[in-house]
Amino acid sequence: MATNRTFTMLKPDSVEKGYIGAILEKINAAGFRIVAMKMTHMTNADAKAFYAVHSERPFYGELVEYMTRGPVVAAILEKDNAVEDFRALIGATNPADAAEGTIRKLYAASMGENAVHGSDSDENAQIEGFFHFSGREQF
Ligand code: 3AN
Repeated sequence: MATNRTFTMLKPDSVEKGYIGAILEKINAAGFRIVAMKMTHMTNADAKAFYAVHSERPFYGELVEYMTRGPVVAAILEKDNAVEDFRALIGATNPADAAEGTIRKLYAASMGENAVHGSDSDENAQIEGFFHFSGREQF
């Protein structure tokens, strides 16, 4: 298995509820190395661009509003099989369907406010990482 990278955001609901430390602890315990990390408040234009792939979906407006209502913690993570293993660690998009012990099962409130983002492919991980971090900020 190749060592590769994924991109995550601890979303505004996680920050508001004080879950940053607990979620980072699970990420560390699962063996991910933090390559880059910062707290940032996305503008409307940022969130629209980040989620452009969902622009035709009925929840797009709601998603942009949610992702811009407060700061997020953005991070790039590295591990063998990072994208797939991180998706397993966070659990299903809808926390009601997420497996026991996953981050969304533990910390997400609903499908719309689901605590964390995880890239869905190596290609998107790279695009999303560079959306938030320059090359000089990735260690
Ligand atoms: P995931 O985050 O599991 O990759 P995506 O990429 O399908 O899921 O959706 C991106 C984000 O859009 C989700 N994290 C969630 O916040 C929101 N979302 C997805 N599906 C819905 C839905 N049916 N209703 C409301 N929000 C949704």
